[in-house]
Order: sequence, then C-alpha cells, then structure tokens
Amino acid sequence: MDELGLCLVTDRTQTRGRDLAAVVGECLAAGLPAVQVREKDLGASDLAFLCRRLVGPVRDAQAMLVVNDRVDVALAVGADAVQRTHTSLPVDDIRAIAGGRLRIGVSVHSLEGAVDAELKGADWVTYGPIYDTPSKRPYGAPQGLERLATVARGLRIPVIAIGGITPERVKEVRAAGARGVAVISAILTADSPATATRRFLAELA
Ligand code: TZP
Repeated sequence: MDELGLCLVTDRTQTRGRDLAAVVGECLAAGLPAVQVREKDLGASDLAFLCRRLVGPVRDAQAMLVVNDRVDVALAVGADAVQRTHTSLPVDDIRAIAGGRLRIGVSVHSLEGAVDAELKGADWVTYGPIYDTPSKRPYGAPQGLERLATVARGLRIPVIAIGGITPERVKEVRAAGARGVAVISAILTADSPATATRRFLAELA
C-alpha cells in the first residue's frame, strides 16, 4: 500500500479508553501504512515519549511516522515526516532545520494555501475537512468534493483528504483526485480499529 494512501491521525481522547499505542499497533498489524501523531495538548517531552513508543512498531511494519507540528520532536525521535499546521514554523524553516531528513506535509484549507504549500516545497498537502466532522464545525462548512477536485487538479504534489472520511467515502474522494485519506474517528472509535483499517485498505486497493 502506498504510504500516502491511508494515514491514521492520532487523538488519544478518541480511543474509548484503549491505550493509543496498542490501538496503533493493532492497525499497523492490519496493514496501516502511515501514522501521524497529533496530540495537540502534549508538550515536547510527552510527545517524544509517545512517539518513541510508536517508532518500533511503525518500523517493524515498514510504515511511515509523521509528527504533527513539531519538527524538533520529529527529528529527535527519528520520524519520517512532519505535518505543518498554520501555527507551525514555515516550510522554509522546517527545511532549513531538517534538511533532507524529513518529508513535509502541510495541512491546508484552501486552494491558495495548497498552491502556496507546493511552491514552498511541501511533499504533500492534507486538505479538509471534506465532510462534516464534529471537531471542525466551529470553523464553518466543510470543503466538499468539488473543492477537493479543484485542489487536486491544481497541484502536482499528492493531496490527502481529511475530515469525516469513512470507508464508504473512499471511492468518491479518490475519484475527486485525492491520493489518499487521513482518518481519526472512523478508525480510533471503531469497535475493532484493525477491522476498520482493513476496510479502508480494501476500498483503497
Ligand atoms: N483536519 C481537518 S478535519 C480534521 C483535521 C485534523 C479532523 C478529522 O477527524 P475525523 O474524525 O477523521 O473526521
């Protein structure tokens, strides 16, 4: 599976009390190709501790480890990539710090943001929310499939769709031009995160 095909984005508050590292391990064993550690409330030390619990299983599965926002933590734990958000260091600074040691994903919410990220040297953009999703309601209406298609057409780098993605929606977001999908709740809150992962992978195949 293409490592950009399916990325589990973490939120340890959504695991229904299960240990996040155990849930991620189960998903990796099911074939998950990428994990983005996104725990906004953790400081650098706790974030690095969590990432280090995940590095071994991620490596064993030959998957990709992405750290949200923190280029320092990404480098310290030997991650593969950093995911830039609108409050992160600019792509130029990330590149200056990380050199060729990290790939850079950029979270964007508009065509302009996506084009700018590509120009600055992003390796991919994550665009969304495509569908309604509770955590993003305060920021307005979802982007929808048509805008996703416009962004995908306007870029050369891969576009990853995020926000309200379920296995049932994979085919239409791919048809709109997304290279892959990034998912929180449809995997983390599932009765069986491994089964949910397999359902995504089957739709992506
Ligand atoms: N960025 C855009 S939507 C979103 C993020 C982090 C939340 C995605 O969560 P879910 O549960 O997969 O809709």
